[in-house]
Amino acid sequence: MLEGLKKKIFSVRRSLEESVTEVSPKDDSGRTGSVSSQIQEGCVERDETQGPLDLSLTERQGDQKQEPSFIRKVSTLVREREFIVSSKNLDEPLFELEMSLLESDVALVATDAIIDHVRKDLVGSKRKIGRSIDDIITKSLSDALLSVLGEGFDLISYIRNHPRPVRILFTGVNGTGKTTTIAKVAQFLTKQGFSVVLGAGDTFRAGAIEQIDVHGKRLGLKVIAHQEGSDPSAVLFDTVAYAKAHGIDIVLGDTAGRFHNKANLMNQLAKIKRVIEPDLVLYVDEAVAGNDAVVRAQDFADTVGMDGIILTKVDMDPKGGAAISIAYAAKKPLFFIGIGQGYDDIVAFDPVSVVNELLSGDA
Ligand SMILES: Nc1nc2c(ncn2[C@@H]2O[C@H](COP(=O)(O)OP(=O)(O)O)[C@@H](O)[C@H]2O)c(=O)[nH]1
Ligand SMILES: [Mg+2]
Repeated sequence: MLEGLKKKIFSVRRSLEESVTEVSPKDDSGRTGSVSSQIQEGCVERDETQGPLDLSLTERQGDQKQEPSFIRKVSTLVREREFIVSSKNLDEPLFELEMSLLESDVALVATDAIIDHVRKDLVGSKRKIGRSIDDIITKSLSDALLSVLGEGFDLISYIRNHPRPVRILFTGVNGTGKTTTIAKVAQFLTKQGFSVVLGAGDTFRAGAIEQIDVHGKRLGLKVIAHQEGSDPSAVLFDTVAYAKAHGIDIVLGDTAGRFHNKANLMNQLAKIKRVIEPDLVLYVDEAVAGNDAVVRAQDFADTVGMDGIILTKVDMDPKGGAAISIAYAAKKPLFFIGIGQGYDDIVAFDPVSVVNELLSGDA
């Protein structure tokens, strides 16, 4: 999972490190060249109290009269060793990062956000040499990735603090893994001690009703179902009524993803929303669809509306781009990722561990 992207980011870390090393002094004794030549290259030792060093200082080295006194001033005032990275030095490694992200199916908006973040963070900023260059690069990449991944969503706390029954509706394109995901989430929540009832709201075909019924039997959960072709709102209304009558904590409602057009989908979801007033509408899509999944999620968020995303089949997606960019593009949190066909193959999405995984290993 995410191995391809991890390898690419590893290589970019090296390029970034080399580009930054080029412009930073090695150490006091090993420093080569005059201060003015270092200024020319874009790096200089200086004192924190001087305030931000504008790169325009590089122009001053042409002023023969001013240079010696400036060097003396810098030499005497220096307390902290710092370096400054010039935009020019970052162009190549950032281009490499951009290409790596795009090749990994990271959406353009998310790629741009990551590049901008790293550039703004590193260019022209004062950095203390005390930390290793790799630490600085890794921190910058980590912050950039986290800014795009968002914060995830703590469903357990949400449920704990919410009146019963908590109604969660699953929606999204057919075949992406909705029904399987409902079974996985049911198992996840049951393990946390919550009681769950399933609503067979995909009434489009008999097979869908049978499928959720089989999951329910395997997991020992009640499934509320009507006939094929019946009104999904009525099924889900009954599911909520069952939960209320039996003191069940959570209702997980399935829906059909097969519609002739978006207006049909919107009408049906609007009716379900009116009838059962879901607390959370979760959009399910598959990581293997790459950028298509991202575009669909964005579109769904903008038109139909949703509270969060579940991305399935992340185990089958060597690129990882959809997982990185879907929350950012749709401006909604990624709740879970599906990582296989078993009931336990679901993971609450944790941006920090994803970033740690992507940046693990020594550059
Ligand atoms: N490898 C893998 N397969 C999955 C995952 N989630 C669902 N699937 C498979 O995707 C297929 C379609 O799933 P289903 O739940 O019927 O999709 P639905 O039409 O959206 O309800 C099934 O074969 C599932 O086993 C996942 O996270 N990883
Ligand atoms: Mg289904």
